[in-house]
Amino acid sequence: MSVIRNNWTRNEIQALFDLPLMDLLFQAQTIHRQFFDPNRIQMSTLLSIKTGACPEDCKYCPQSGHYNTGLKKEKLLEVEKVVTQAKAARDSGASRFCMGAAWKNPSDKDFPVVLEMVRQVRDLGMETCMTLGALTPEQADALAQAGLDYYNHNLDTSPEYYAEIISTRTYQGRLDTLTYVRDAGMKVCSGGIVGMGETAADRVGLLQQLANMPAHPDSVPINNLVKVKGTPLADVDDLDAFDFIRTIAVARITMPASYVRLSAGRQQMSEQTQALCFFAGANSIFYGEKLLTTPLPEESQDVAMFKRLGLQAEGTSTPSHVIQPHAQANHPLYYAAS
Ligand code: SAM
Ligand code: DTB
Ligand code: SF4
Repeated sequence: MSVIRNNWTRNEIQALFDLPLMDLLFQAQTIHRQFFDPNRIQMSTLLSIKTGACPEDCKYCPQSGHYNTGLKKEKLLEVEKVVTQAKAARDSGASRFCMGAAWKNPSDKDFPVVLEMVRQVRDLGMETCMTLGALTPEQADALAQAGLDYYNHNLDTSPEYYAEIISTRTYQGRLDTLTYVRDAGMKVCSGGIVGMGETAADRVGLLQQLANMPAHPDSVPINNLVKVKGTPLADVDDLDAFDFIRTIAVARITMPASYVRLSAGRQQMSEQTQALCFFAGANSIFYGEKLLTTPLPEESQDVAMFKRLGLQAEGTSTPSHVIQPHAQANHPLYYAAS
């Protein structure tokens, strides 16, 4: 039987979570090495292209118009500004540029602007990713035609816990958008958030949904909740770091060929926890000044951590085992391991 499966039962996934940590990490790292270079990390930079005043009520989100988080709202950025930021991200070592908008879905008025952003960022030689909320099949096709590589749309949590977190959109709606993205031929980026007060069974449920999709998402962001004052989840208890690491490991085992992203929450995490996440199979991060609205670790801190761990950034189009011939090869993230 192939190790790529989409018929995981909850009991099987729970049994992975229940393994002694060393056994779980060993299994995850063994599978990781069958599919990836364990010392390469894919680097994405995020930009919020439209910030705040979102009509949705996601309880974790600083951008929801339902809560007062003191965030400065901004309308859709001009294409030129986005391209300038993308160039800066490329020059500081990111291979993918992810653009996020605080929308329920893109409007007819904004959509052509977004398509132009995709074309111009792609022309810089970067991979492109967008997260704009729900899409119609026609919008997914148009984004694919414009050259969008990835579309991010997270399931966020288990189907059972979802209603506790969001009331203005449905789980099925999220799955439908992912179907349109997949059918349009784009790569799917979909994951979730942990540390939202969910149970261990909800983390199992989330990973089961992701791992049993018709095709595994190409990229699976695992976000640790960033608690933002003013949101309903601002005071929720911290998730034990080992439970976070276990979630990464189980994502790696159940979706062996997918990039697993150690996503939001790195700034609040020790480097030792991050290192264990990489050992558990995380091989993608957000790198730069901030996520969408909250800070990331300093770039220089990430560069230093990569050096200490012997990790290297993965480039735009080079197979992971080849040393970067890209212009970014001079960047400190691309130092040649000796
Ligand atoms: N509005 C679009 C949507 O929700 O699909 C795109 C932007 S939204 C901010 C993208 C993702 O960011 C959410 O699905 C959620 O998983 C993640 N996110 C938002 N706020 C977060 C927080 N405080 N901590 C961790 N992840 C968060
Ligand atoms: C994802 O899964 N996490 C990113 C990206 N996809 C769009 C966003 C994290 C946002 C964290 C809160 C903020 O900075 O606003
Ligand atoms: Fe809006 Fe996305 Fe934030 Fe939900 S997660 S409030 S849809 S920006």
